[in-house]
Amino acid sequence: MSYWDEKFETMGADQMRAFQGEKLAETVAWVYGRVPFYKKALDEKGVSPGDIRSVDDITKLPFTVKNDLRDNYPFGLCAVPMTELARVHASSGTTGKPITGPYTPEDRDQWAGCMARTLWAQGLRPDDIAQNAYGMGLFTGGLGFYMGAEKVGCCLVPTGSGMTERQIMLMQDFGSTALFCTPTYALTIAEKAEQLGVDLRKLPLRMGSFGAEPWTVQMREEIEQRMGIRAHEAYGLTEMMGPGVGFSCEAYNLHLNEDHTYPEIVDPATLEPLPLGEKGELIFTALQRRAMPLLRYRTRDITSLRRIECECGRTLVVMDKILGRSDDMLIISGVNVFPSQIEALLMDIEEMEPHYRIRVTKRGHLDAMKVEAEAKPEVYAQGAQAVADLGRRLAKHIQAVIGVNAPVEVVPSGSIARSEGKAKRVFDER
Ligand code: DLL
Repeated sequence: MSYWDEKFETMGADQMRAFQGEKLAETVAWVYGRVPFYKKALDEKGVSPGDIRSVDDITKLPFTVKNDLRDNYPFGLCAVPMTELARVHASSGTTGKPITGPYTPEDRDQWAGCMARTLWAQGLRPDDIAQNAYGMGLFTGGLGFYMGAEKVGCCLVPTGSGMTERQIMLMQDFGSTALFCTPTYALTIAEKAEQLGVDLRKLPLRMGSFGAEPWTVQMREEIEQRMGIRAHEAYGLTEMMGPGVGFSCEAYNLHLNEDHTYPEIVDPATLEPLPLGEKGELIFTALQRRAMPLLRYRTRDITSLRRIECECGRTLVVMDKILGRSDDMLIISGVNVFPSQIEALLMDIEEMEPHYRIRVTKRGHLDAMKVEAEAKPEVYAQGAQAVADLGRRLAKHIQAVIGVNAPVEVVPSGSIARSEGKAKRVFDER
């Protein structure tokens, strides 16, 4: 067993809580004195930094939401002047202004450490050749993985995302042993390689670290099988540091770096904390950051936390797979549906490909959902009837498992756009 940061990765529960409490108190004092937004929010709650004596006091603190970041764009929530920053990243943001992620030199170095922890746990070693196909730029994926791989000391090939044929050529020519990208881009690479007649399973490639979007266990297995690798997971968000917030270990449990980022699960409707094991909205508080540490930030990601005795020996809390973002949740005839649930059902059917999209329209007052998905090439060869039957089979499966009536159209092979980054699954036509 080997760890990057043994002390924190295997710390006992009491010691961890004491550490978190100390760091929480420091962080609250830091933002209270330096960020007018937090001074006001804490004053309004009647909480002063001295009231925070242990991590249990966290429930006294106000929440922070995405709109607070938008309202204070770009650096209104910063606790240091821009001249003290070492780096600024930003989320792509589908509408309006992006969310900014500023780092002091210390924030950046801690982030690099969290990424090294991630990649080490996933088996990356100094003799690896790592192809980094996350988007390089403002997106935290590219540079986050770059820093972690450099810290581990392997040979980094910073391809960035896109130019899939060239990715495959370089993978062959350089003998890449590790691949970093989104899971849907991994699938795009696998598919292109198959079309080019390149068997990725025969190449030295042996591990991947994928993340930045929800993906199911079925999708992981598909990638593992098609690439002949172990497909690991990275989790994170721009607001908290980027990737490096959580990582899957050799047992595929996703551990959170809770010495850096304190997690809570709350009921999204009441904001009341939920016990371990219950699904709700994930909330994070930055414990060690200085540029823009956020208190009780509502991620909108839906998941649950567990304390387990992981076979990897890490004591860091485990997070279940992200079901989806509350923004992506569809309410169809009163049933809450996440795209990831549709993905899991689709992949139960052997003849289907993991390429799909969900269209949502309004029928009267109700949301109507339609699934468009691709089948394996051999299905199309059997004619239109077989294609239509397959669609009906999947619709039945969806109805049986989640109780939602959603017609499924099996669309022509290759008609669903392939992803080079985060895949867009839901097309809202309401
Ligand atoms: O996606 C950071 C990242 C880069 C993580 C590379 C992992 C690998 P944002 O662009 O700010 O940051 O998007 C953050 O993406 O709140 C989740 O909804 C989603 N997300 C990230 N990782 C996962 C994952 C990066 N492993 C948002 N599973 C988060 C599910 C994920 N969703």
